[in-house]
Amino acid sequence: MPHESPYPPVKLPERPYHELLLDAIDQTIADGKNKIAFVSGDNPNYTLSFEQLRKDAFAIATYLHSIGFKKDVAAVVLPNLFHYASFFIGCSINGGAVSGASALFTDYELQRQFVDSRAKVVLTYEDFLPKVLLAVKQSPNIQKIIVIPKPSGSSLPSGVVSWNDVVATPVTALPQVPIDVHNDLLVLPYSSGTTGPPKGVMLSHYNFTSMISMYLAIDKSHNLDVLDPNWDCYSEKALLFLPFYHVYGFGLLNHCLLKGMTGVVMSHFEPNNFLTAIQNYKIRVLCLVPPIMVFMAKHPICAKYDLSSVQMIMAGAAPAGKDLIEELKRKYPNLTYIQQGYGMTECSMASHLPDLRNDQPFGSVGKLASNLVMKIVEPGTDKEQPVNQRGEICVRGPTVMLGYLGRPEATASTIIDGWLHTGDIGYINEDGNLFIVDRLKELIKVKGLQVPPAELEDLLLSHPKIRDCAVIGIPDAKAGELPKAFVVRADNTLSEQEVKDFVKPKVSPYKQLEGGVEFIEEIPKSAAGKILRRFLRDRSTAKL
Ligand code: 4UV
Repeated sequence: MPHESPYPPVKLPERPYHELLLDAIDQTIADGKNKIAFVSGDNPNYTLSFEQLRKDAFAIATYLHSIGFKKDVAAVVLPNLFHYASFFIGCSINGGAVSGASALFTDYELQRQFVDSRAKVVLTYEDFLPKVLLAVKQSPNIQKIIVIPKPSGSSLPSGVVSWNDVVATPVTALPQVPIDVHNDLLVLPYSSGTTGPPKGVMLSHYNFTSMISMYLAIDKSHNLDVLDPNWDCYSEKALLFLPFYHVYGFGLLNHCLLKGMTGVVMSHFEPNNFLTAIQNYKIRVLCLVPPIMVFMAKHPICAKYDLSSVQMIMAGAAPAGKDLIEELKRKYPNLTYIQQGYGMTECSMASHLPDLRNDQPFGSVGKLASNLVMKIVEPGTDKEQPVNQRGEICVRGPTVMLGYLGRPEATASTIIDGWLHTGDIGYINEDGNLFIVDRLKELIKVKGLQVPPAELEDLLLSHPKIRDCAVIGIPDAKAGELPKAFVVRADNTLSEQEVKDFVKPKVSPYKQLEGGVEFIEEIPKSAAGKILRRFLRDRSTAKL
């Protein structure tokens, strides 16, 4: 029998997500207790009020409507900046979806996402304009490029639109677009899923409103209230440095806005800014990925700051080991809770969240979130595993994506009879706590970010001196995993450095072959031609 969520069911709103969010923003403004939506973690003099955020969102909505943007996709190539929120609300009012891309992406990676997502509009920052322009050259759907200018006020090239002009659009009446909450997209993040290249994950309004409603309910009944029953969000600040283009960071941004908290927005993780923000804003709850936990446990610079305010760390996106958690507890005695959640882009954010009302055993990633159903099956079959026996985790419920954009086959092999096959191996105990033990899918996670092996393999195979190749993740104490390539040479003069240099300009820094390059006679494959990655992983481990 499939497992039901142990958390109480939540009533799921059938409303466009931006309406829910704007209601919450209106409420915060009306309460008048916290005026500041965002403060910059890079420069504390730079803030944005909730009122200004709402005003910008309405101006953006009006502008996008005026250029004919309807139920279309807008690509966003930004680090974490305040602008993300108002732009996303403005798109949503028009029935459009935002497809976030990393600001670290190369023009090669951007172009692929622009084309695949059929984005009509791009929003970027002046610094990234050269690579965005290169990518746009070969992306026929893009009609407008909106650019956030640098504060220094340099002039933008012709043919692009300045953010300042967009937010100055006069608002008379907002566009009235009927939204089908079950079928219209709200966001289109990219994920490789269990196999292949990055794919557009179609998340509807209903997917996301369901996710956020469950998240808020569990937060209230089981988590933040346990930490402090008098929790006052208006005086609390949240550190927002996990990338907004990824579901984890995007979820945290929305959680913060819905609660009326002030988000301390950091364009990227910078150790001094991160530690200064914790110290100055007396942050109590940190949502992290394991590599940042490693930094807090091991880096001597942390001792220079007063981090005694931190009472809870919530980790996710990759496994956090026992030694690491124990080291953190030793180092920070006020840290009462170090817990993990578990999620996936394809199920809108988190499917499992920790239950602090009941003791969360070490290593568990929490319990199934409200309104979801889960089964654990013997891989490749329908056979359900009993409690305490490992198998592939499958999840069903309102947060499961509509599918992969334009890829019915990949959708059909990932969602089978309504069940999302996660490609992760785990088991649950008698209390419903989930433990992740392995990954069936190809995905590599570097610092919690996705590195799809197929993407690097495609790239390597385009090199004339490479006959065949396979990329796997090898364990790394700091990053979690690093990509390593096994290469069959077509020409014996090919060196490791040559392979690395070939990859370097084409993909983001976190996708580089830092796990090394090993030359091999043949790539081990199954009779069906599938790469036997386990064999390569074992070979790599044996060499260590
Ligand atoms: O698709 P994705 O990049 O998505 C994520 C989402 C992680 C989140 C989000 C919100 C939370 O509150 C939270 O706790 C976690 O990472 O990658 C999905 C894959 O990442 C691995 C697993 O292989 C997923 O299929 N993964 C995610 N969380 C964990 C994990 C974890 N706690 N332990 C081990 N692996």
